[in-house]
Amino acid sequence: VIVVLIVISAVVFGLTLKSAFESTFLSRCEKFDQYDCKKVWDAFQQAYVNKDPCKVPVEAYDPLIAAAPFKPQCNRMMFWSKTKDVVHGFTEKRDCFVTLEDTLLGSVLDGLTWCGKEGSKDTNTTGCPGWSDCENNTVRSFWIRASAAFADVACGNVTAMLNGSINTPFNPTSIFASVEVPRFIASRVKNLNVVMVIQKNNISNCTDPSLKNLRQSIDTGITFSCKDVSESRIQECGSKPQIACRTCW
Ligand code: AVW
Repeated sequence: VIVVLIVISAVVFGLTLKSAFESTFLSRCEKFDQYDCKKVWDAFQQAYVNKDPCKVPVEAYDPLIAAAPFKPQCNRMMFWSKTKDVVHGFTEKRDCFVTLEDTLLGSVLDGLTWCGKEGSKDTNTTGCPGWSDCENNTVRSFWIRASAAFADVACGNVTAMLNGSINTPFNPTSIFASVEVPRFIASRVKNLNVVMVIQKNNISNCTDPSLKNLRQSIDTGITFSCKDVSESRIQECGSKPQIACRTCW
């Protein structure tokens, strides 16, 4: 009898025990009101569970996006490329802009690795393919799908922070260039304002030839501007709430 009870409780325990990954997902999700996090978790899981982690196409996340849609936040949407730390250092201190990582799906999955396995209903957090190991990998497909959905709702004045300390601030292979910019449409987006982050040893700025490509690739009717802004000015604006958002740079 005792053995049977142990087996039964072990099975029940095994079925109800949440993985650390699921707990992180749900606790991050619950910081957002208006969403049913259990539903979001189920929609998330169906994208990759029981699949080869290299065979998860971008579309596998369509039901997840439908379960937790992005809301347009006109004039406040911030995109970025190779400036993750400076952008989030700023957005976490001041409520001036919203990045993908400030939204429910972006914040829940930021910094996480996950994948499934054929024949298993588990979510693994180790042994998953790296970003460029295979085209349709579980994590990369999510970020492409989420970035596309976030760019689809962009409206009004859109801001993008690019990195003046690299050779090609607007890199055609980046998610910003290949997924987000092509989805900015003139009927929704008025201006694209680039903030070029300038550090002391910068090697490029707003005059960089790659920005000409950006100017040329945006939808006709969207106006373009670029401003060189020192990293210290961005940090200053982050730490001084008395500086109005629109006068940060
Ligand atoms: P990024 P994006 N290996 O700074 O324009 C592992 O290059 O592409 O900017 N992770 C990677 C790799 C890689 N080779 N490349 C990219 N990543 C991941 C979403 C990594 O997490 C927002 F809305 C890195 O921090 C931005 O506007 C992140 O992708 C836009 O896409 C960004 O790479 C930034 O994408």
